[in-house]
Amino acid sequence: MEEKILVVDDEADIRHLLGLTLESEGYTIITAENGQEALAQFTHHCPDLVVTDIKMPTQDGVALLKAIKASGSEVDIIMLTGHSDEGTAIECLRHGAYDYLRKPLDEIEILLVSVERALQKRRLELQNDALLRQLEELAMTDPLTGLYNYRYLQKCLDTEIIRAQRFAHPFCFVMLDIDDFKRVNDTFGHVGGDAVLKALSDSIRATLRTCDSAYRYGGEELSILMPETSRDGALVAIERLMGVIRSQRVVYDRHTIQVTVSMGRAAYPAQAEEKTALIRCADQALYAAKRAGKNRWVFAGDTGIGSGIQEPPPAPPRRGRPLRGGRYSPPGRGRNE
Ligand code: GH3
Ligand code: MG
Repeated sequence: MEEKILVVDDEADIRHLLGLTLESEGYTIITAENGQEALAQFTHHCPDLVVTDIKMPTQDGVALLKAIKASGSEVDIIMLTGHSDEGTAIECLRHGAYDYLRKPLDEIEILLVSVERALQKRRLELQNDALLRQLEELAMTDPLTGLYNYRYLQKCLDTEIIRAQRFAHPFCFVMLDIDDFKRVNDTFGHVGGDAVLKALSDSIRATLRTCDSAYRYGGEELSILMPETSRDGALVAIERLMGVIRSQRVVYDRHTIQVTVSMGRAAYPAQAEEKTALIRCADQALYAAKRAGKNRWVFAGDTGIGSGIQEPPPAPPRRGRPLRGGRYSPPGRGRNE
């Protein structure tokens, strides 16, 4: 990609000369004739470097430098001046100018070297930013499922609790566990089990609303965070998810594998206002779903686990035995659909 340089000078001849020189080096040139116009071009074109005159009408180079730095941009700025003035040079460098060169540029090479060095620095900065983003992404992602990991879940729950407290919003937290996953591993091996876990995670991510997020809690246990979601909102999302998972068939090594899941939901602040208690509530609701026959969800009730559980009618028992050829018999469709 060609790097863009914004050239700012009130003298048309100088703009033209600098533009031609830099263009012949392979850069894309944008020009402006004062600081005000330059700022508009800077915002619009996002250049990789600015080369600016200092003395200009309307808004001078120093004001332009200060405005760009104040915006938080890390784009470098090379100052050119026809009036050598030590005080201005110091002011420019103090405000973050990359270089300070005197006009006329008898040796245009001086400018070209400065430009190349500044752009080289920018390339390295951009590469570093990209690497840092990749590292951050890796640090929060589970490698097998591509879902967020346990560590990031803890961070998100902390943040969500603070946000929910401040704005008095509810949110829901769901624990999800694959039913009889051990049998999948026993039948198809761990690689087959991994394929199921990955496929299921993909569909969960694709089915969730953009504001919701899914995490691998550990093993074959996943969790979902639904910000600003009431009980009814969570019900709609969970029903949709359950429908998608029940109809999903994972093809692995010429076998078709079908699994079901159980889910437990706890709501903030109705069930708990503290992270560990909220996770425990959702976990207890999940195990209530397991005890009740799996392939279903249980909502921890507002009065806590036990009498307060709001549970859909039980699904018929599942014929979970693997069929010949390694295919699982379809599980009984829960009446809670
Ligand atoms: P339940 O319906 O009660 O949840 O039964 P289950 O068989 O799913 O649960 P159990 O706790 O007995 O077994 C969980 C299995 O999940 C055992 C473990 O080896 C497997 N497992 C955990 N993590 C992974 C993984 O990353 N890949 C694979 N293939 N298997 C995993
Ligand atoms: Mg399980």
